[in-house]
Amino acid sequence: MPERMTLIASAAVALTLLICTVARAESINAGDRTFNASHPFTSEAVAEFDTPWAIAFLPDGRMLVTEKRGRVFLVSQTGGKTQVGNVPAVVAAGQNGLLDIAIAPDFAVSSRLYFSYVEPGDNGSRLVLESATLSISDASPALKNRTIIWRQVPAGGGGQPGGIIAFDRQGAHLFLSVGDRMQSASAQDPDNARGKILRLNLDGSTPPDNPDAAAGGVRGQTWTTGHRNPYGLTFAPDGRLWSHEMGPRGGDEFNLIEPGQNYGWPVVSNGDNYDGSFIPDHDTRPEFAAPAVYWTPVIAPAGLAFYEGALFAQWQNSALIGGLRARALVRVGFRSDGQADEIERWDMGARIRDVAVAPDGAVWVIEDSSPGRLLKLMPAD
Ligand SMILES: [Ca+2]
Repeated sequence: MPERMTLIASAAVALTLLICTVARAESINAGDRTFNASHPFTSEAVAEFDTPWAIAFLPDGRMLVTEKRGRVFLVSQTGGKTQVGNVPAVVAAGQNGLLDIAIAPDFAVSSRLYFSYVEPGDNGSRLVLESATLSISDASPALKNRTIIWRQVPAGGGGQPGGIIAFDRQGAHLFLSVGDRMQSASAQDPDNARGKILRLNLDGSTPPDNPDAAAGGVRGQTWTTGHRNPYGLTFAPDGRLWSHEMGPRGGDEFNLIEPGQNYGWPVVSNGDNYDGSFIPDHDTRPEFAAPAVYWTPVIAPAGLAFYEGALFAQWQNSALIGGLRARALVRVGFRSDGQADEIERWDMGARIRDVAVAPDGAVWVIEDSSPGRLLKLMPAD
């Protein structure tokens, strides 16, 4: 029976190789990392806002900044603020309110932008995604041609709305993170938008090549399942989509987002519930996609931007992440074998809500407070 033995041995080797290959994708806990001793950047406070939530750069270097309570400002590089008119009423309570804002891939010709917010409703509030054009030709900038292109189905839920908007690098599709709104079980319900990352056409319709497009409804729109509260979603320069999400007590995650995958919430988490009750860790259920990096204790990640600018050469292709709980700016990079890891963490002395890279390569962040400052980070000498 030597042939059979050889076959069995070969199969065992192949199986071992397969297991090693699968296991090679590590989950690294970066929760206990400490602040860097020094900052490689200077920080200049340029303007102040009432609980700012998101920054979006226009091609000319001006910014749109949202405030959670429902205002949008057009902001110059030197901090000049002009309120943008015709912004809808929002439910502003707890984590809900006016959320993300993003300019369309063809903004230079269309003046189109997208923004997310929580709208009031008789059957409970809903996360919505709206498109509009930005009129800035006169002294009173305003939103025009407003159209709600997506509404949370079903309505209802508490905080943890998600609401982050991203575009693929071809500018063909829009991605939207939807938090679980503190209804954790719904993150695993395929007919409930909560706890999903969606992929839509730019007009809100469903792309026919989504994983379950033919099913229609929420199932058709769904790109990935099983998220808790993603406040970061963006494409890396290499075209891969990354997201981060807040865990409960422990277990914040940095995830590679791949179509059709289930990221496990609330079945698994590397954290536990706030009341201390146990949640099985990711490694107990390999059918769920595990985070590349997780944080226990938490940093409470908010805002995500990949750096491709010229000013901070050492940050090329890194992810910059704000920390609410950590009161930090965190840089996640990639080792030579591709494994993501937290590389640096800087003490910002305030809860950091969003991070954005300006056309000239400067990094801008906003503080989650009222007043919350808009800070411009430039390389230190
Ligand atoms: Ca997870």
